[in-house]
Amino acid sequence: MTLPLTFFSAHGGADGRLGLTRRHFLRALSASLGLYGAKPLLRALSFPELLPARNRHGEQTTQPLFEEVPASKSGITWQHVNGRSADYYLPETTGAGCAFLDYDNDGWMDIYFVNSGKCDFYDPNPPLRNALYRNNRDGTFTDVTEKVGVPGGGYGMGVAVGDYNGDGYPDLYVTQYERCILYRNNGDGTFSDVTEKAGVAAPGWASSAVWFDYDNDGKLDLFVCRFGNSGRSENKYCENKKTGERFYCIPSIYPRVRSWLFHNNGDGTFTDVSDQSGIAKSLGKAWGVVATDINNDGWMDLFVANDTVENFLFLNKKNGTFADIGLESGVAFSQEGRPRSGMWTRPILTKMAGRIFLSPTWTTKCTPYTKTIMTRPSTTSPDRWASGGLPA
Ligand SMILES: [Ca+2]
Ligand SMILES: [Ca+2]
Ligand SMILES: [Ca+2]
Ligand SMILES: [Ca+2]
Repeated sequence: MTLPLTFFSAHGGADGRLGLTRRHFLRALSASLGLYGAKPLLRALSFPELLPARNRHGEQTTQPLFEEVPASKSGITWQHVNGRSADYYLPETTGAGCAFLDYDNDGWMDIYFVNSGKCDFYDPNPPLRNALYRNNRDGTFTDVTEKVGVPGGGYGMGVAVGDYNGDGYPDLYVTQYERCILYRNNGDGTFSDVTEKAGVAAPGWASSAVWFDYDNDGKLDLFVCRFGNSGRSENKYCENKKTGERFYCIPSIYPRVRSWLFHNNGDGTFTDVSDQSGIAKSLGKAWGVVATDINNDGWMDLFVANDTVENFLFLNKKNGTFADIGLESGVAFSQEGRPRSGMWTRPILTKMAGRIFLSPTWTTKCTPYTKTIMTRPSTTSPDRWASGGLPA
């Protein structure tokens, strides 16, 4: 089963350019924050085609903010394949991530797409691959995957972009089921797979990841979400007892697992500090993570959205360790005390001083919901928080 790819173009570029440069993207994002506030922004990011456009005075216009650009115009013909099988392996239920990045530093945003691929329960023929599209600066893109050397090669889940070696060129970390890939940007239009040397393969089922500098040494470290073990050997059989119809098992029947934290050694290698940092003590089923300084102390913290178990809020203790304060901060469970089905998350910073909105999104009974958790840092102690749910 293939999933069609939809690419949206924003109207109204100041210089008439089509496509998304980094400048346009950030400008559009900041404009959205300023004009619409956090609540409408969530809707805009989730369902952009439904959001009416507004002019610079905030007045609604009839022109939609986004329009779909067909593959015949954009040149983006790549399709995602989810690898659905009769054996109902859980990784098949997940779509894949993508990233906007300017890999060649020409000032124009390029796009990297992640696909499924060969693993212990899937062997597609012909083989599948990821895709990197270079922005041609005229509203079209060119697939440069093979030339650049970033095809992937496993059952892909997502991608995190960060300049881990500080050379000014963005690097790619591709999360996958079984084994992740670190692609180093060589700065000459090509990438190299340096996963083994770097020591960041993160075996297991990695869902997403974030680059961030947790020890403030100026080098990007890496947190990798791990969802669980549900490949060929661990796959379970779930069915409707009345009809006998098989379905994908609810993740709650699979055991919790630890995620990964890698420290950047500054020489192209990383050290697994999951245990010594305290991260590994929190067992979950992590789908999404954001790094943000929740208490404004200058040290990056982590919020991890888990599926069917409590969320984590890792407070940076400034000594290389983290403390999970999810429970006392009120973000671990729902207001009813139940674990959420966290799918992904993002931080939204508002003009309200000191407030950060963490927004895990989850599904219940196949109906999508978005909910915002508001946290207010205490002025007296970073360990004391107030929280409240704000339905979107
Ligand atoms: Ca570019
Ligand atoms: Ca780099
Ligand atoms: Ca660091
Ligand atoms: Ca902090």
